[in-house]
Amino acid sequence: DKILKKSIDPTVHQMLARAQELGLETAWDRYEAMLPECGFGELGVCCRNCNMGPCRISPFEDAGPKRGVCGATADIIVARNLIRMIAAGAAAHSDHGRDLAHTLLMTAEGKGGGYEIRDEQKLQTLAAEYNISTEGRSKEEIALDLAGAVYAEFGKQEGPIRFSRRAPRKRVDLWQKLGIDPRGVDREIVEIMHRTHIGVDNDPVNLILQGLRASIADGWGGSMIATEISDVLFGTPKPTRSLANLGVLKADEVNIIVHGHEPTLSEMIVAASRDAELLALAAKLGAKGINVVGLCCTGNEVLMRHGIPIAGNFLQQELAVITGAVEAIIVDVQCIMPALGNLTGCFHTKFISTSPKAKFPGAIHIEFHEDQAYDIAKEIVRGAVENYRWRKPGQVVIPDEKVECLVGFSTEAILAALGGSLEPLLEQIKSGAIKGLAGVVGCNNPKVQHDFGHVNLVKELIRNNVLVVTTGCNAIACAKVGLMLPEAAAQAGDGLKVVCQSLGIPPVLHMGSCVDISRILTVCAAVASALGVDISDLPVAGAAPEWMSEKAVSIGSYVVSSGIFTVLGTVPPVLGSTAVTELLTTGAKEAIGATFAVEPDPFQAAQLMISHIEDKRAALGL
Ligand code: BF8
Repeated sequence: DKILKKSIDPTVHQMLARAQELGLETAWDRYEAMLPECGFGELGVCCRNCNMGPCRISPFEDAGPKRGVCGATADIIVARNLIRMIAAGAAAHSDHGRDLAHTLLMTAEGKGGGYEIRDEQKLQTLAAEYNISTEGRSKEEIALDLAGAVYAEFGKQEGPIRFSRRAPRKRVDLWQKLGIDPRGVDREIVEIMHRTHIGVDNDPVNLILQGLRASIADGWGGSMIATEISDVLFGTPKPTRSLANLGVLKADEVNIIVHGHEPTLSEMIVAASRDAELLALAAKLGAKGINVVGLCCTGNEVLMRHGIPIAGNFLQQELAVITGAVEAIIVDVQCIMPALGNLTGCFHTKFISTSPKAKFPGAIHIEFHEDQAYDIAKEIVRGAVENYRWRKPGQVVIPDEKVECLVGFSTEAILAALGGSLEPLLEQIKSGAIKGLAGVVGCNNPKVQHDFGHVNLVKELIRNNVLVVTTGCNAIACAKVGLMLPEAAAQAGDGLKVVCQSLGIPPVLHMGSCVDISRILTVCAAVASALGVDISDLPVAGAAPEWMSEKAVSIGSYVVSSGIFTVLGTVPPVLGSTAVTELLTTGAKEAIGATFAVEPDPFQAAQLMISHIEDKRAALGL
């Protein structure tokens, strides 16, 4: 019963029972051991920004300190802490984008150890956006200039970043008016760190505005660069069928999990797993093949582009190892639990770290370098194959569940499904068959029942004729329950059902990894510009029902800054300041045309989003 409350996913129930049987701990156990979590931290009123502290502000009206040693109030401390979260999240996404720019550069220079430019069409489009000439030039020449141009965006000291101009004119004007039209993301992040240093910016509103500015540089900069350059290098996703959940692991094959975020690594592991020599080695060791599966957002990347099955979302990473069927879990950066070191030590599983930026206790470090990408990937896969002989078949427990899904809905793929233009979608929105669009995204969090918020929020939205686009761990949750099949249209309201059936698409469209939320921005911007309105005028809403990472804080901030009302399912650490809480949940409306709401109940959250969408429809005269 206790286990049932932890997740709605039967594979989680089965594997948590297995963990108990083996005496192994998971994130859920560590979460319980942590309770009660620190109240000061939860409220955001703990400050460690200098060594006169740590200070914490008492939440009680008549007792305890109301100011830190420097005199900072709860409002200042909460605002500073929040924007430092944005800085970290924006840094993570954008450094991922930078790595992709680096890979493009190496590839253009002929030094990419196995990479090539797969989407020339997108290369041409981006080149045009950057005013790079393409006439009579090779794709490598164009890519060289493009890599230089996007590289320069990160450190841009003055003036706007290019992709931010994809936003409708009205939005850009608003950003300029508020002084939050961002420069390069590196500069905005540094400025957050500067302003939150002891004795610099002590105005909560001014601090939050800088947080928004950095987040916009992430969403319309670092993340968008990550998405676009990934498409150039690895191909823009197209509708592809695959499978989701732990049942994608195979009892008779070498199982390799790619986990983390950057497709530079996962793409090469997938390629190496098809190497004839390694397949022969696997056969020699008695395995029927090499089965690469994904976890988290790098899993989404190879799912979207190659139909590589996805084993699960964030909270399933330990459970995948506990199956005893994994020869190697290969990681790069972000959302990788350091707990994997101890855990893999209890099995034959090799835990392989590859990024110089991310080392883990108990991991074998095999550093990945783009110039020898294929060769290194091949050696990593070889190690995994050789490890098959140490698998203990008696210890293997693989859940049966694996569910079919149709994924790969990049902006381009959505346009193609619509017959080449957004017009049919706009018509359906105008007619009311589709009430509006919701972006539901984000992580898992053991504070709430795993996948419960994700799945129920999405189901409630489609039942009310709201088309859902999704990324990240929400997308994986939806795939696991069959919401990403065209047949799921049966669960949609009458209007949406007919639209999905006539187009042959699911009512929940997988748009990719977390950096691909930039695809959602691009779609919203295109729709708003087509209608001659701002994004904040559209019948659109966002949600992150089970978010936990700092990246999610940056995402929520740029989504709201782009004019999209956003509902959070877990509470951000801001409640210690009434001023900041009010600014984010009400004050932002006037300033930026959108707000945050916090609603842990997914059914209530859906109602908030639907009534927002209805208000926007009414205002547009629909
Ligand atoms: O990159 S993998 S837990 S942070 S949602 Fe959240 Fe999932 Fe992480 Fe976004 Ni993607």
